[in-house]
Amino acid sequence: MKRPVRIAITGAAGSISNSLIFRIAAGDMLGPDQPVILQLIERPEAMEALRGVAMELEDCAFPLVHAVRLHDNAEDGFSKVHFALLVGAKPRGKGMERKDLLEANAEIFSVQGRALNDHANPDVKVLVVGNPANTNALIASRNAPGLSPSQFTAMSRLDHNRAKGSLANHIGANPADVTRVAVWGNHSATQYPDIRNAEAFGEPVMPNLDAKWISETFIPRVQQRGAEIIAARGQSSAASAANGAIDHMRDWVKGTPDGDFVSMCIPSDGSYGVAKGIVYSFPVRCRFGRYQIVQNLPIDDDAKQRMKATEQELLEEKAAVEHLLPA
Ligand code: NAX
Repeated sequence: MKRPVRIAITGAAGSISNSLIFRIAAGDMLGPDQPVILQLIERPEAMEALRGVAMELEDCAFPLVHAVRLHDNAEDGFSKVHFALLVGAKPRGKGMERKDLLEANAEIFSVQGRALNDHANPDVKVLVVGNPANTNALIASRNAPGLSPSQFTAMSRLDHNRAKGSLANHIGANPADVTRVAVWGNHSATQYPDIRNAEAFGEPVMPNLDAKWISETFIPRVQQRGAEIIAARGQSSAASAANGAIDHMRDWVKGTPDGDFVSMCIPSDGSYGVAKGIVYSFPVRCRFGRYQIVQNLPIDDDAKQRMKATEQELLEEKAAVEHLLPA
């Protein structure tokens, strides 16, 4: 058996974590031979609910779970962690403007960035799920000067999987037979789900698709899928979000399949003309615990416009919190 790794999860008593923690404990993220120590973090007010989660974990008697620790602060919670999944965030309250939401979360993710910097394992891999995820990841990273910005990522994998699922459903394929889907930009309604390079059974899908279906049905559907789910179930996506987080981390650690790529929000290095200094979703391949942006995908005028629009939104988000960031 391998040595256990430490995994921190914030917002651990929330809806997404209620799926996420149990799937990690079952070995879905790091494999059936990797024991884990779970360091679950919540707000002090939610510690009683978190104790309930811990009881349920005990009642599952998962063989991979070496220990479960409960924390009401980021400093202790991130101690020596190899993986940090930042799920907890402040939700948008009544009458709250987007700027207020960004600022409230800037405070939370500044604290968490500093705590990761000071207490986590130096190789920690961080995934931000809590919204606004891209900008929260940027804030955490800017507050962790001792860690590389490349260690901070945000989740667009749910959007990626939504795009793949929707396309597979439309063409009557299994999602496993669909490859080379990409999501560009922000995890928000401006994201660009891109299937121009997608293949099914190794053949390009574009010749068999109607351009009108792509622009009027497929793209808006993926962009608005979160809202569609809230309208249907009265709550936001939880199991599928947890699944996206598991997929994101598993592929980052274990690698992406040959001939395919996935989408991750990562610090822009200027590829495809995207401004540096924002956390933007790119198509990536992962090998040996590292990710690399897939280069030289063809970008037509329509794609360029869509990629710019979502970049612009991220630049605006960054500008709104810039005064709160360390230089
Ligand atoms: P819940 O409201 O069910 O749970 C959030 C939990 O976080 C609560 O238990 C709360 O006490 C805790 N929390 C808040 N601030 C904290 C802090 N500073 N430290 C530790 N814990 C803290 O929300 P849930 O449905 O689980 O969603 C969590 C976040 O994921 C939200 O911000 C949501 O918008 C975001 N999402 C992101 C997605 C993505 O693809 N990136 C998709 C799903 C989801 O909408």
